[in-house]
Amino acid sequence: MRTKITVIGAGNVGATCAQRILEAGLADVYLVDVVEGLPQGKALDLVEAAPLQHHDQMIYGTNDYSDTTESDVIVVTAGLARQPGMSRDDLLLKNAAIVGGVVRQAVHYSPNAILIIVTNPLDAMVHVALQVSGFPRERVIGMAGVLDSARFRAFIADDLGVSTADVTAFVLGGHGDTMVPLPRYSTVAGIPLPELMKAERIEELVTRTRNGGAEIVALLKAGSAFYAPASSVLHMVDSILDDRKRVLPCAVLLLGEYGIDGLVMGVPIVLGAGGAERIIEVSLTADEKAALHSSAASVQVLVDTMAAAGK
Ligand code: TXD
Repeated sequence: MRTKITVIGAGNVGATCAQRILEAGLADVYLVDVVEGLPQGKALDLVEAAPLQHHDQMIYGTNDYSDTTESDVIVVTAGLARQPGMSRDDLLLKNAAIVGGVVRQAVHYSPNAILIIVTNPLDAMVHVALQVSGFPRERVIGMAGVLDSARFRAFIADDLGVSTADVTAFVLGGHGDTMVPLPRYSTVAGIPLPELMKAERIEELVTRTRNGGAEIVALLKAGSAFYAPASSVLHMVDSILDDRKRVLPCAVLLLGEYGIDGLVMGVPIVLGAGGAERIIEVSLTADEKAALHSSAASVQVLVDTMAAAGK
């Protein structure tokens, strides 16, 4: 049996994910969208690129979930993208309805799949997917931390004039404004970042990382980032399919870890064939704990808003 990945949403992030997965030779891809012709057209274009990109993966575009039967991994990018001036939270109820609908249909045909949620507001959408799928928390994972830490790594590497390959960055918490980067757990070739960079400069890069999505939205004017988000999804898919057990920051349901119970938060997990196989807990300072708990509080607000709206 060939490995099968369904990508729901054939927009910027979804189509770029599909392209990256195919070109990495990881799996066949089923690209799904509500718009007729869109996934079929993009799939056909990618099929025609295969001889030039030297891969033998197949891609199918469809509007019909029965085609996605028995997918190993389902990536959910369906939803509305943020427009300039629009906060992630404005998207909440609209995207909750979209994500709820697509997850319900997709898991009906792939009850054993691992779900990777991408749609914003990310942490809240993971709650929706958990609820609608009924899957255990190991199989419902949000992509945000991989992207946030990649942004932080890119800025650190650029600032220090070193290879991105030698920079690691550690982020916790919700996606976006309340994310909690931990500079003392971020390193350059094993050297803690505070040894190499002044605290004020680190703070500037942290702020830029926190606003990383908005910086791109402001430049693009229409739509939001998709190259780095798609690369982030690729990393996660690769770790799952090859059972690599990469340690990656991902959004998962916490059940007491980090003192948080019943909320989705970005934390370091071991990502393998079983999905989020383990959550790694690190000790936090009082300030870091406070930042994480305020991040959790802002996710709680979204969860409460959805509950009040009956989502
Ligand atoms: O870090 C992260 N998690 C993120 C999240 C990084 C980047 C983008 N992030 C969010 O992903 C973004 O805020 C959006 O909520 C999603 C998708 O972003 P993208 O840039 O790909 O948006 P597009 O290009 O508008 O594509 C969305 C597609 C589009 O083709 C719609 O027709 C489709 O989603 N769509 C649907 N497909 C299937 N079913 C339904 N109901 C549906 N509704 C819309």
